[in-house]
Amino acid sequence: MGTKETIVELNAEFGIASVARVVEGKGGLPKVEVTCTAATGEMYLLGGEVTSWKPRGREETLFVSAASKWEGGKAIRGGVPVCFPWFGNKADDPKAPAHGFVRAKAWRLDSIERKGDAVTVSMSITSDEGTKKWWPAEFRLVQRTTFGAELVMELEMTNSGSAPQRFEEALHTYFRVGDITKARVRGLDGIRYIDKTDGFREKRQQGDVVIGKETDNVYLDTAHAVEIEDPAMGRRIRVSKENSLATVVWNPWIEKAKAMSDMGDEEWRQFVCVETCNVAKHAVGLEAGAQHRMRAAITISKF
Ligand code: TA6
Repeated sequence: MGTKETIVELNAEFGIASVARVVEGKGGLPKVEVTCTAATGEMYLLGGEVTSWKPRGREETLFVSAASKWEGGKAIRGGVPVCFPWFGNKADDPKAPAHGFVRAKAWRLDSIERKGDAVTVSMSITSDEGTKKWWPAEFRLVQRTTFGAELVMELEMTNSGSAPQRFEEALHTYFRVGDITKARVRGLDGIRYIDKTDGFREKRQQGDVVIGKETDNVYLDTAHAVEIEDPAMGRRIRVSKENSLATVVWNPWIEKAKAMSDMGDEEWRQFVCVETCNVAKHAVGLEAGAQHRMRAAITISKF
C-alpha cells in the first residue's frame, strides 16, 4: 500500500472531524494534524515525532529546521525526536545510529482521542527482527502526546521480553527562541553536569544557563522543572517532568550548525534543546514485563 492510500485509510480509521486528521506532511510523510480549541499541533509517524505545538493565542513553541530532511530512515531535525534505547553514540558500536534507532523509523498510529478541549495522539513502535540487530530486546515504546493548553508527552516503555533490560531515553525537545544570545535556562543552579564540549568533565552549574558558545550539558540527579526565559519573544517556557533524573541543554552554536547538513547556518540563533531524559548513570533498568513512563509537561506564559 502506498503512502497516499495509507493516509486515506488512517484518516478514515482515526480522524475526528474538524479536530484531528491524518494528512500528507512534508516529504509526503504521514502526520496527524490537530486543531482543537486549546491548541494546534502535529505529530509525524516518522519517529513518533511531535513537530508543532501552538497553544491558542500563542506562537509556535517548537523549532524545526528549514533544512530538515523529510525522508523515511532519516531523523527530522527539530521538534521532539525520541532518543531510545541509547543516548548519543552507542558505547560498544561506533557504527550504530546516534541516539538509538527509533527516531528514524516509521511508528504505528494507535489512537487519537478528544479529551475536553485537548486531543491525545498515541503512536508506538514494537521490537522486530530489524531492531534486534541493534538491540536484542523485546519492547513496546509508546509516545502519548496531549495537545492542549499545555503539551504533555509520555514516553512509555514496556519490557515485553523475558529478561531485564537497561536503556537510555530522551525527549530531545527543540524549543524555539527569538534570540539564543538573550535567552536563559533557569532551575539548574548548583546542579552537577557533564560538559560534553570539555572532555566530558564534571562541573557544577553556577546560576542560570546562558548560551554564549557551543553548549552540550548533561545535568544529573535533577528531577525538577526548568524554565526557558525568552525575552526576544516575550515568553517563558516551563518544562516540568516525572520519572526523569537528567536534563540536557544543547545548542550547537555557529561552527557545529554550519557542519550540519540538515540545519541552516544561522538557525543556531533560533532554538535551545532542553531534553527530558534518563541517560548516563540514570539509564533505566526494567524487569521483564515491567513498564516505565517518563513524562514532560510544557506550558507557556508571558515573560
Ligand atoms: O542532546 C545533545 C546531543 O547529544 C549533542 O551532542 C548533539 O549531537 C545533538 O544531540 C544532536 O544530535 P543528532 O544526532 O540529532 O545530530
